[in-house]
Amino acid sequence: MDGAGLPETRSACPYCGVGCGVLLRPDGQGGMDVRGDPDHPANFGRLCSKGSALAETVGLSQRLLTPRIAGRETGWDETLQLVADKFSEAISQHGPDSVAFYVSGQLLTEDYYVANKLMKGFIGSANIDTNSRLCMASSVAGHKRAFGTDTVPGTYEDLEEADLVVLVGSNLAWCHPVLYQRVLAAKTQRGTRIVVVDPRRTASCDGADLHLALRPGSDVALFNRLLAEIYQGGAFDADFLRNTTGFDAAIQTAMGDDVSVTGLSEQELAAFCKLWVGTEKVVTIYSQGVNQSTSGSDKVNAILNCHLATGRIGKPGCGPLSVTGQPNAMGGREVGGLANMLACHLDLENPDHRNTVRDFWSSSSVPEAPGLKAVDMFRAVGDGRIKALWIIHTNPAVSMPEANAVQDAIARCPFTVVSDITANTDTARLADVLLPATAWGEKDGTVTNSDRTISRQRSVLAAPGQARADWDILAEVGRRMGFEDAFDYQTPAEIFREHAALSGMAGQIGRDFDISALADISDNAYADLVPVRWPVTPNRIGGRFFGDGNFFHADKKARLLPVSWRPPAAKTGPRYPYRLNTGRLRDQWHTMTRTALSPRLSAHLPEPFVDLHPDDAATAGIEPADLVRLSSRAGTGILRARISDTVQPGQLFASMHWTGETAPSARIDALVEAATDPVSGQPESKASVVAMTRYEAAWYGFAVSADPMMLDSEYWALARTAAGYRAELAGTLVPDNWEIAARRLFAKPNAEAITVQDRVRGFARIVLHDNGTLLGALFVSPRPVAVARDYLIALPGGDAQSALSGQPGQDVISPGPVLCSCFGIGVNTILSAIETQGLMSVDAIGVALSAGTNCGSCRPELAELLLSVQNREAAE
Ligand SMILES: Nc1nc2c(c(=O)[nH]1)N[C@H]1C(S)=C(S)[C@@H](COP(=O)(O)OP(=O)(O)OC[C@H]3O[C@@H](n4cnc5c(=O)[nH]c(N)nc54)[C@H](O)[C@@H]3O)O[C@H]1N2
Ligand SMILES: Nc1nc2c(c(=O)[nH]1)N[C@H]1C(S)=C(S)[C@@H](COP(=O)(O)OP(=O)(O)OC[C@H]3O[C@@H](n4cnc5c(=O)[nH]c(N)nc54)[C@H](O)[C@@H]3O)O[C@H]1N2
Ligand code: SF4
Ligand SMILES: [Mo]
Repeated sequence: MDGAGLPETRSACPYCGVGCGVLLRPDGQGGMDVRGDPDHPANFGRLCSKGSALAETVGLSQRLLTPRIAGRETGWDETLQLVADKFSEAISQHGPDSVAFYVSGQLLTEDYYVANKLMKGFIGSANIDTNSRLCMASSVAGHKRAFGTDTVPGTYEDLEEADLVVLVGSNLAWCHPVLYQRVLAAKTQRGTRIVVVDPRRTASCDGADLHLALRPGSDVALFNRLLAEIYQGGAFDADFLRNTTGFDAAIQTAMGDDVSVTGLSEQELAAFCKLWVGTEKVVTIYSQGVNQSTSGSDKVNAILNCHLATGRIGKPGCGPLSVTGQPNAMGGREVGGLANMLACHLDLENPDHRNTVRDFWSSSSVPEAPGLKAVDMFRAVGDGRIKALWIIHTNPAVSMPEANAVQDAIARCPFTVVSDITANTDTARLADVLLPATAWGEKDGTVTNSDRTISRQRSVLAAPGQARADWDILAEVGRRMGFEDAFDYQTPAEIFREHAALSGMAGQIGRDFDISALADISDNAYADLVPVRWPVTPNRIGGRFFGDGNFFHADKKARLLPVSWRPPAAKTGPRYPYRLNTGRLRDQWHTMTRTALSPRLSAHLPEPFVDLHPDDAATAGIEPADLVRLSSRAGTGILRARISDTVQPGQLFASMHWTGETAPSARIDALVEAATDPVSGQPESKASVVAMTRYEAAWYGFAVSADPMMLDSEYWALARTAAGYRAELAGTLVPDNWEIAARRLFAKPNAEAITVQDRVRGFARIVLHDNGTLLGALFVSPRPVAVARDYLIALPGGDAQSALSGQPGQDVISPGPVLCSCFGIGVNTILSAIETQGLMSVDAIGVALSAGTNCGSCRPELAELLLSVQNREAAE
């Protein structure tokens, strides 16, 4: 990969909170090569499948390049004046709380700081909240309750030094793949044991010594059992407990809690407690299975209680580790992006903190009361209290619970501005004003990853069209609203320095986030900034917090909290008998606006599905590959059934990724109710209740095409392929003529057609071509379509005749669905190599085929495939 061309530039991956370093080599034509940065302390050169495919997502085909007002392309001057006028008008007529910003943990720190300063310092409202409310709010609340501030105590190095790593509600193998690889490497080297606590058997379980498939929402009861055993076994650290308060109450509550609600056996519980209590160096990693819950904050504190009671915190190889989702979830917390926070981990409700920030900003006032949290914010939009709304770098029409109501609310809002890199999102479609932002690869600033390491994102591509950086757009609106001096920024470096200076004042009043040693950083030094873990003060750089027993409550002591188990808000019953869990897939990022541009990433799981247990499939009369209809009090959906014992009976799992752009009936947040944690305001995205029936399709279709398709059937799901597009379709009304339907689908009214139709039995095959070159092929069947999809997707642009049979000729072996997306290697290819070459290990597969040797994200699935062959052979 080293070689000719322009020099490489260091930057950071824009996806997950691992915060991997990347080396970018632009090709001078708008493209680039991407590889892992061997010197970055998060990844030491590794990348996962998403990071490896970054170069495939920087094209301009879907980009928004010009500001738009009501769909009309405009210039910046007119557009930003309109934005400033509309916000000013709403404020003067209805007060500052009639406007709101909804922003994102994917903004760079500099963007985020400006947004927060504009709203809290100058507009004079705290109505700025962020998608981190859906993500990290419970961790923030838990940290603040226990430590007095939102501090992540440990570092990634702890993963190499731990003897036990417990993953609670975290599918690390798919969501933080490079960290999972670090844990697996440690397992090989020092025999680290891994426990997974998740109702679902995930890819992360493949490397685990123990999987506790607890009942949804019962984590507090599990950790209370652990705390009780820590106490009864005398495993608490009496010395360390002097730095804490609340131990007795926490123990008492823990002993009174009912562990049977976890559904785990006495043996499983004993095994877990024995491992945890008996291993000094334990890191407990937790993520959305903990946070996204109506008892999310209590779950966090139940975990923190165990670490505090044993003093296993802030020491090498020990501690709780809240892995952050978005690349700058931590930066957003640092700048105070949440409606109840101020910049630099200062608290909105603390008058000293407010005054410090107000004086520093020379602003007239800083609001005293917290602003609206995400769910309440969109409710306020819906009932007309918010007159002007600005959504930046997030897609709430897809990702918020009760997404249909959110969509309606945004549509009804008198004035909505959306800043995005594309106009093709469900949210952007509802905007009055669209602002084109520069994208990753084009913009400059900093991000903070899960272990407090600040890294630079650097631009290597020119801003296309009229696109401008988010901080720059925000600052200009601030100036046009009359705050010229406060938003007189020319570069992100200036903003960074200001934030660093404020953090010094926060440090002086006893806050953890202090990067004041960077307050005078020169433009050149900022340009060259190497990854650095905060704090960064004249006396201290990086390191762990709390090993010394000093916490951030006024008395310097940590709090153990008495917390007891509560069930999820929604109850299953005859009407809604299933519990719907939602989450992520290996190769897609959220609402897919970037990852779905990559054919490689789209190949892993190209269609939305719902996992259901075989027993439930039998009860509901659902067969493999059927479509199912899900319905909840909030909405309905149609998804492909994947019958699987990875989920427990009564539970379903669906991913959060699909949207109006890719599969409208699978926009899963349409079904998720907006119940929230009373402390953090975080919604319970993982425990909705739904009904499930077979979707009685009259026809099913599968289509491949070279060009975009015009999809309008009741069910459809679209994905990119190397040769164009693929789509799954279904409906309840059969068109009169499939050829006409196919011409409409492919938008090719005049193309030559080869048509095979059996109207009586309901089969059809239509191949449209141009002189023998395949333009599009549609396969229709009254049952789920059985054709060789992985064979067909390669054909558009090639020989049309080869498509007609839907299957490869006898001499061609179909590669099967892609498993290793880095090298595009299919399941059949791997199976055949395992069988013919007698491969015995994942490494042997790598040697034979390269599969699994780049990012390693598919290694758990390779291991499972190997096991399935070995089990089959053993049974034969
Ligand atoms: N590939 C990929 N990686 C990503 C992202 C992405 O979109 N795609 N997004 C990033 C972001 S923003 C985030 S926040 C992280 C999220 O990373 P994770 O939190 O690891 O991902 P999820 O799949 O949302 O949920 C994790 C697990 O919680 C489990 N769970 C559900 N209910 C419970 C429960 O009651 N208790 C317990 N213990 N577990 C439960 C689910 O079964 C699921 O396996 O991923 C980041 N990384
Ligand atoms: N059911 C369910 N719902 C969930 C979750 C779940 O587990 N289950 N998880 C929740 C969590 S943890 C999260 S973090 C959220 C994520 O949900 P969202 O934040 O809504 O999802 P993204 O697709 O990341 O949205 C980012 C948007 O920013 C745009 N964009 C990209 N780059 C830039 C840029 O540089 N500037 C600007 N202005 N825009 C840009 C993208 O095109 C995209 O439209 O979803 C939440 N919703
Ligand atoms: S683990 Fe993957 S998605 Fe996350 S930062 Fe690293 S390369 Fe990017
Ligand atoms: Mo997230």
